Amino acid sequence: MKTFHNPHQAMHQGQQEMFRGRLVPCHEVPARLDFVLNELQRRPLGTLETPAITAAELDAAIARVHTQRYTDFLANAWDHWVAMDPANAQRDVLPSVWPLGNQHAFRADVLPLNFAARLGLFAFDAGSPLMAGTWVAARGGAACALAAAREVLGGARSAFALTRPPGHHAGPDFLGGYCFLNNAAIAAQALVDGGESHVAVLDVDYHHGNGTQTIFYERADVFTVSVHGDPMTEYPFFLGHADERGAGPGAGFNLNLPLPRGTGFAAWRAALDQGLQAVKDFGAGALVVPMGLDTFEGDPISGFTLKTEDYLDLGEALASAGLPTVFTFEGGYAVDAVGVNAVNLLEGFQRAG
Ligand code: OKP
Ligand code: ZN
Repeated sequence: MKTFHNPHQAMHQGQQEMFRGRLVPCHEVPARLDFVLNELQRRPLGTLETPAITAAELDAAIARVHTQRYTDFLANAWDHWVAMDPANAQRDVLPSVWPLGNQHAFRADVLPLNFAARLGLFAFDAGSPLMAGTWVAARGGAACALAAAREVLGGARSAFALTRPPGHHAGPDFLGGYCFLNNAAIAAQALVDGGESHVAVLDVDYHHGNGTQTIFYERADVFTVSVHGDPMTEYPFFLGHADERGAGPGAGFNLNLPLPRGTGFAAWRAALDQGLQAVKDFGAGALVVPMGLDTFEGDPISGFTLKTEDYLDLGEALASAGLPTVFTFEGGYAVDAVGVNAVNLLEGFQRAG
């Protein structure tokens, strides 16, 4: 399979995230991607390319899943931040005030002029720093997702969008969980736009793919499935429960498979099989896999106990769906293991072909 990697990824490099009442060094670091690239060099799966996508094509693909108000905000956030105080140029952007949801009577329809307020409108946590290069890096990642979708539309069995920052927590008009543009959703939408009437997203990251779920929640053409840590105790907490099944025309087209912290591979695999069966019953013609490696036993911020060799098996299981598949790189914070685990998964998939 071809890998499309993001040459701008390191332009997004957060210093600190808010964690348990203090600022700690970011877990989501550029080296994560370098470890995957290194392992791909050691065990090639196919050619390594940068995406060839025009700015106009990219804008159009992003606009299919994100609102104009949100992308305008992202495109201008850094300049706005620095314009408030030149000293801000030395600091990352982090939010500190939120309107919560509409049920709390705060308004989301009025765009505040105050930057901190505006940021709070579009961000759901204080763990996702934004800096000068974030927009360029995130766009470069969206281009990888679009290129991977096109590769599959062109007849390839699979393609890998190797990029960071990750994407699956980003919604139509919000960032959070280290995510700014939802790469998996952009790929899924591109597959629909390319003629696939039934696209499934099967999210295997430790964390619930809340952004992807929200983007497609009322749609019947994209079936979203996520296997993840139970939101009763695990991030992102406020979405990802089993009773969220979709709404309106999308009723029945979302499936959440939450598992308790501490879950090991056997139980995790059983949940995956349930997800795969649902993808099959849906009649998917193509699959998008937001590929998080933070289910690994050594992950510093997650709670499942998958082992390095389990990822080969996991890739094989995903191949059993028999679908053209786009992989997007999501979590995985045991940095020195993330390359081997990612390539194991992809190699397992490729081998099973
Ligand atoms: C991103 B992905 C927030 C700290 C919570 C966020 C985890 C984001 C995971 N103050 N940590 O799904 O791997
Ligand atoms: Zn994750």
